[in-house]
Amino acid sequence: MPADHLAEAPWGIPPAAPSGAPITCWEDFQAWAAPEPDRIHGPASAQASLRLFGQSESSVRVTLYRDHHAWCPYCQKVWLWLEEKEIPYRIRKVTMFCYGQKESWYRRLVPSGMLPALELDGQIITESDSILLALEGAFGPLRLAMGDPQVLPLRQLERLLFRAWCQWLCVPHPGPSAEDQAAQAFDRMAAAMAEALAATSGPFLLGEISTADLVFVPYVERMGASLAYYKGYVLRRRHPAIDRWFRALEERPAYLATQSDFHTHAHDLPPQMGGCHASGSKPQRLLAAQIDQGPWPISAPGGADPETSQREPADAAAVALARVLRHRPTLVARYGDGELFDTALRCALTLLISGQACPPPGGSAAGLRSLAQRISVPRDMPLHAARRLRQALLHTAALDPVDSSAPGDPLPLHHRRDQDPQPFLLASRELAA
Ligand SMILES: N[C@@H](CCC(=O)N[C@@H](CS)C(=O)NCC(=O)O)C(=O)O
Repeated sequence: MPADHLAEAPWGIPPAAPSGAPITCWEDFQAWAAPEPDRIHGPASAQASLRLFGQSESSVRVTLYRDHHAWCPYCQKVWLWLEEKEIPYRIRKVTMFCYGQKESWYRRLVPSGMLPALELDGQIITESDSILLALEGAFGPLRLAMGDPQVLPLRQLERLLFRAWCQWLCVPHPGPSAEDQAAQAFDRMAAAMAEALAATSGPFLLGEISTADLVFVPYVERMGASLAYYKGYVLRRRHPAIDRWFRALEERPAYLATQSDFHTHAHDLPPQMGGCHASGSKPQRLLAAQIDQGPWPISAPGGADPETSQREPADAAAVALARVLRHRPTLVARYGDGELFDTALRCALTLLISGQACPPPGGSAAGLRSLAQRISVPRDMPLHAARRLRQALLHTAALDPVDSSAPGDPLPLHHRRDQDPQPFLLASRELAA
């Protein structure tokens, strides 16, 4: 993306750095970083560890155990329910097997290590559906209960849609006709969801938001992302009622806090699902390349941004900057070679906040690209902030005077231990000590 495009960025332009040079010291960046939001009483956030919704801490009856990565779909369902119902709760994060070592304290609590788990009035509950049933028992349903005769057939439909998705995405098809059959079978189930949506007066499955929608959210979000990346199929374009449903969800702060992006899902799904099979068609390859490399917003057949209906907030770059500053020492140690990468990162952040392109030291492109490919949404930051940061990192990498095309470390397909949260947790503990 040309630098002059970034110069038109909507955020405030800070006092200019000397042309082509990075802002010299880290303290100077702090002035442009977004302030820490109120994670306890303010809008939902993937970084929160306590949510009170204006109530006192003594009112908390619930602890949600969910993954550090903010990726587990079953955790997302429970997380959304607590946020939509505004139930005060604590959050304790646990590592999924695929990302690193499971915490021994969690193994003692839940021997299988499975997530999510919920502590309600001192009782541990596992299995996301049992958790929702227990929450409904304690706090009342979100509009209609899990066992309501209107909700039950929708829950069954969600499982059929899930199966059709797995059949298309995760099973290797011997030829174009088998691939086509799997695509059509999925499309029929998506049409059934669209029909259920079209039958109601509002944008949601039962008109207004309810448990039924939350049951669909995690996997329909993953379907949208993975089918765009691996099949070139744009779910929201193909089924306008599903697009309306996503648009209505994207008006809700609870959903925005849990929402991931196409890039994160595309690269986190293969190890979890045992592989995702790309169709290899030209539209698929074009869309996958754009999901990996930008430019953002992604343009897909049919026009509008297939990833989100939300306009970029004015502070997207400032939020991205704040998140990098919080983890700077760990990022520098993880992605580069001391001072060289420290300067390269300052170059990318100079571009991020000022729109001024700044060539990094020679030999830093690979580290910048590795980092760009590992920004995880919503674990690290929201979707628009991540787009800005990826764009700044990739653009800066392309200005490396020694090897501008050096690739980043490839993303592993069978695990994501490159995303082990431990170094970040250790650094945070040291800071807090
Ligand atoms: N049926 C369970 C499924 C939960 C599940 O599969 N959780 C996965 C994460 S998405 C898990 O904890 N796997 C162990 C791990 O990855 O550490 C539920 O609804 O809660």
